[in-house]
Amino acid sequence: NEAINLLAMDLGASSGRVMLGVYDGESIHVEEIHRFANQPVQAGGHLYWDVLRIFHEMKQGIRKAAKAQGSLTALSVDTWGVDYGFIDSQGQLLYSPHHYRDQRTADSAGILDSLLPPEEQFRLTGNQSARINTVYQLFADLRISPWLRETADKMLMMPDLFHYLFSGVGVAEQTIWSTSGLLAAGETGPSLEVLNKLGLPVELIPALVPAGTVIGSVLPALQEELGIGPIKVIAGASHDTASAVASIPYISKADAAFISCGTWSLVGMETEQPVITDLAREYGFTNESCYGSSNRLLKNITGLWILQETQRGWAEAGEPVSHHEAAMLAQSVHRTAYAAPVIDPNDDLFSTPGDMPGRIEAYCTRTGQTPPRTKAEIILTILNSLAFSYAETVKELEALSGQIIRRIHMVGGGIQNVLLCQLTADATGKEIVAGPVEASAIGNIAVQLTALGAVQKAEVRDLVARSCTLSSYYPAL
Ligand code: ADP
Ligand code: LRH
Repeated sequence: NEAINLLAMDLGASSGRVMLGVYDGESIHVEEIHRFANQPVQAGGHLYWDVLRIFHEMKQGIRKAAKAQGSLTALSVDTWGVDYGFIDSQGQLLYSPHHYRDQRTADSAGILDSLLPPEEQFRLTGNQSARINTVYQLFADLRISPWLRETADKMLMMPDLFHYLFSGVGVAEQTIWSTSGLLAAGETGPSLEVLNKLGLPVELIPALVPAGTVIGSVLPALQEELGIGPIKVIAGASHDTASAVASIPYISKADAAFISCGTWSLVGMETEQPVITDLAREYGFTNESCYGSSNRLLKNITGLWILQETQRGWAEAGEPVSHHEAAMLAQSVHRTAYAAPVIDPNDDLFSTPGDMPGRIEAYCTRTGQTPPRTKAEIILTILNSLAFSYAETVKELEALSGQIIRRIHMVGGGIQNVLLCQLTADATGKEIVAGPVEASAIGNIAVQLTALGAVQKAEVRDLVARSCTLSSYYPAL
């Protein structure tokens, strides 16, 4: 049997990567072909994604992959949640999509809440009300730029937008739309009640398709530009978290939780149905669609973003600290008797770009704790606080599900920080199984294989387990 070559375009909020997945009938071999920084651009007081540059980088990745591997069967894009762009009736992208951390929602969020209170949003959509959600952004956009009602033909969530740029076909893929705050809970269509109450036009939303749909092929002009043959375009589990969770090699699913550790930390478990109870809302949980039919009950925790922003500040001050160095520094102070203060990563202070060490100091002063002083202490404070918030969230998951969680699967780039994995084992008192690092990319590829009929849905997790190395961490005695 000939190997199948697939490309996963995996876009996190901090970096993008084009990964080649080669499936030989037994396992998937994943190779990084191209990696690029995904840096938002501040312009005119707003924060945007540089989507055309990202598209350019993806094309570079295709060129490199085609050169290395020859024929490519399909590609699929997965990205962070909630963001989108508009296209007009001629199919033109209207402007650079905003970043979810852009502040244009500030003025209208209160109005939205008075029309549709957070409790109602949760009841109708299963999504936790959060200012970054698509619903808040779209509501703000239509107030700031009413002309969009005439000019915008469709809104395309970020992966839908890239699939459109590749294939000319604009669809709405279920998993990414399940982050929007616009879909009816547990269903596959928009919530008309939400749209009507907020005066949002349903016509903007393209037809929804399930994760794992072949939507078309790379446009002929693009094939020519890149010197490649036909490549199928697949709407996979196009939300990066859905792809990451699709890849989790559960040893036993019912008593497991997951933590997807990247720019964000997504802590949750899979359930059969959305969990829409007062307690789930009060704890701050949200419900999103998984690949297949299950529901993802999870909390979005501001994660390694706080460390990334800290590192950005140090680099700008001419004192760069790499990810590896950051992990080593934290290790060095963890070995001492230093008692790190605890911050709440989801405090508003840490949600926007800026001086994180200064904000950590302000948080500590506000809460009567001694602020960390050295770089090593600052990093350990962040990692330790993340581990504490994971532990608290896992306890909440146990309370919501009535299930004792025995094992936590950690996936994503953050698990390369072995101290974070160990601190999580210590804080939760649970066994941690870490891997895969490139969970979103491998999940993306596995879903493409099912869309192509090469692998059965039920085989995906075994296939991933055969294809990657896992590490275990146990709580310190
Ligand atoms: P995203 O998909 O959101 O862009 P990733 O899954 O790529 O995020 O994870 C990025 C995070 O992983 C970084 O913020 C960093 O903290 C951590 N990380 C990446 N490489 C390493 C490394 N070599 N050692 C320790 N941590 C790392
Ligand atoms: C993580 C993520 C997360 C949220 C956030 C906006 O990359 O997709 O699940 O949706 O980005």
